[in-house]
Amino acid sequence: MKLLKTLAASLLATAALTSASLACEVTLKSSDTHPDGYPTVEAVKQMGKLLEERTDGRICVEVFHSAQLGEEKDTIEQTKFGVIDLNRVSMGPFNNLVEETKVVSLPYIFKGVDHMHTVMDGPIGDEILAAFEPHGYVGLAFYDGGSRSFYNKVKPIKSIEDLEGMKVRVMQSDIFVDMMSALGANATPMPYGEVYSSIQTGVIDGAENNWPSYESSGHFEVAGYYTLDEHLIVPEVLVMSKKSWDNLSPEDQAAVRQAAKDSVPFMREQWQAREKASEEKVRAAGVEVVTEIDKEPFMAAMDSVYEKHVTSENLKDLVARIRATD
Ligand code: GTR
Repeated sequence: MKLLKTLAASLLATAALTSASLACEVTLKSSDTHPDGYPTVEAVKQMGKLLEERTDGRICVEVFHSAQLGEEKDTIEQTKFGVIDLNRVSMGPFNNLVEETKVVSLPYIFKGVDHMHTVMDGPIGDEILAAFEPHGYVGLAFYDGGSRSFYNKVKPIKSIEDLEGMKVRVMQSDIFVDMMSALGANATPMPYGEVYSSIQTGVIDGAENNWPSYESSGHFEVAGYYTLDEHLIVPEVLVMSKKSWDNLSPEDQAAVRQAAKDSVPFMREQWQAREKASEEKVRAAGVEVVTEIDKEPFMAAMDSVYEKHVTSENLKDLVARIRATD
């Protein structure tokens, strides 16, 4: 009887799903590495809701969360080929593809999250969104990624000296590898999904991320020392495959762009709430948090990273303009 009920329920669910997707002429497949309920996942769902309403149900978005479609570097490639239509990723893994994304991935480039918002909401942000296009992507909107700090399972990091020789996972971008070397640590670039087990087995000592990722990934369970050095404020980006984009009429393209933009305030609200909730959760779990940290030596150590990566006139100009933005 129980089995029959389960069967009937799942048949009903399938029927509902089929009729819903029948109404959609186009279903845009969207990727996210984070679990359901995470602010980025909810923001893209919100975008889909707006888009569906505004196109009388013709265009829908289906979000594949929890890295169901793969790790960010791979999904970025698949998005280029149109296998994935929409992708919400950090700008870090885009660094080696779209030069302009390097600027916002530089350590301590932003004075804080408010400064990041001002820059990304203004002409510099528009310029960076436009820079995706020649590479096969359409930049739609920026989302929050908070600030990233170090965590590890060995000891509390209270100064740069404590990082000496530590094996720290970074996102797959040369900037972050050089950032770690400048701090005296050994950088290990690897996909996000491998970090938990790599800390557990000792392949790495720790990693770096914002409160919500540190919490939702469960990394706090295996790396219980978190230091608020806030070395990176890397915005996240929602891109669309240029191939999928070109299949839409100009009106529908405008609707996609607008729905993405309109999901940003929703995302920011979600983000702020989740940052607090995640911090509370990991503190309650007994994580040792170092809040009093002199950031000056960390900032000073970054000169070599800027020298190595900010080489073209384009990047030099962007860095100067970001610094000149209040
Ligand atoms: C998170 C970010 C993800 C991913 C992850 C990572 O903060 O939201 O897109 O880049 O960090 O460290 O790989």
